[in-house]
Amino acid sequence: MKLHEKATTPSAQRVHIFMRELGIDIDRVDVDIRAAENRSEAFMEKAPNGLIPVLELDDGTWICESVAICRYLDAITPNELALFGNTPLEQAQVEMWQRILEFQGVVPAFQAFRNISGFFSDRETCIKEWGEESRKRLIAFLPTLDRQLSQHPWIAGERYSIADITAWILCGFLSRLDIELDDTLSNLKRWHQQMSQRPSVQ
Ligand SMILES: N[C@@H](CCC(=O)N[C@@H](CS)C(=O)NCC(=O)O)C(=O)O
Repeated sequence: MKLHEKATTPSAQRVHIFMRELGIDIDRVDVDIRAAENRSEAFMEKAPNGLIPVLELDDGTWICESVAICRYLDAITPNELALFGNTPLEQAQVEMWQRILEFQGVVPAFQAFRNISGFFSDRETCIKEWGEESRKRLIAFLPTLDRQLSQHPWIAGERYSIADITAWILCGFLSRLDIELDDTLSNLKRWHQQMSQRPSVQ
């Protein structure tokens, strides 16, 4: 098995943290996303989203999307962590928070970063106003996380899960976008401090 990735990117880091939680590691292949290697015909033939990370299995199957990769790794690694939830209710709550985080947090964060910085202007039209609007939507979303964390220790409830890893990745965007975790977000700050102690995110 091999992970095609760019180690410094948020989506690759989501998989790295997940693997560290599981106590596993796999070979990695660096993809030059600056040079748009991920947009080449050969890459896109195997990875329909044209993005990293991608997990290549020994039989040649490629799995893209970081959460799909985590789900696969979780399923093939005997463990009791239940990072996707244990009971039917927990599983639904993890899925619910994952989707809330993705749609209301991670997507606006990516859009803000890409459109404001123009980082990928070689391959997409960057619209600064859309970047600024996405940044505002991300800021408006943070109190939702704070409220959840005022009632529960972890994002999806009482148990640490992949939703916490996703939220950690999301918080990684904040400084890049000049967004501060201020005192109105004290529960999010408490959670962030707690997360920063986990060996998997070091
Ligand atoms: N939803 C995807 C997002 C993947 C993604 O956006 N990857 C970025 C790096 S974090 C990428 O490949 N960017 C290169 C490009 O857009 O051409 C996942 O979770 O895997």
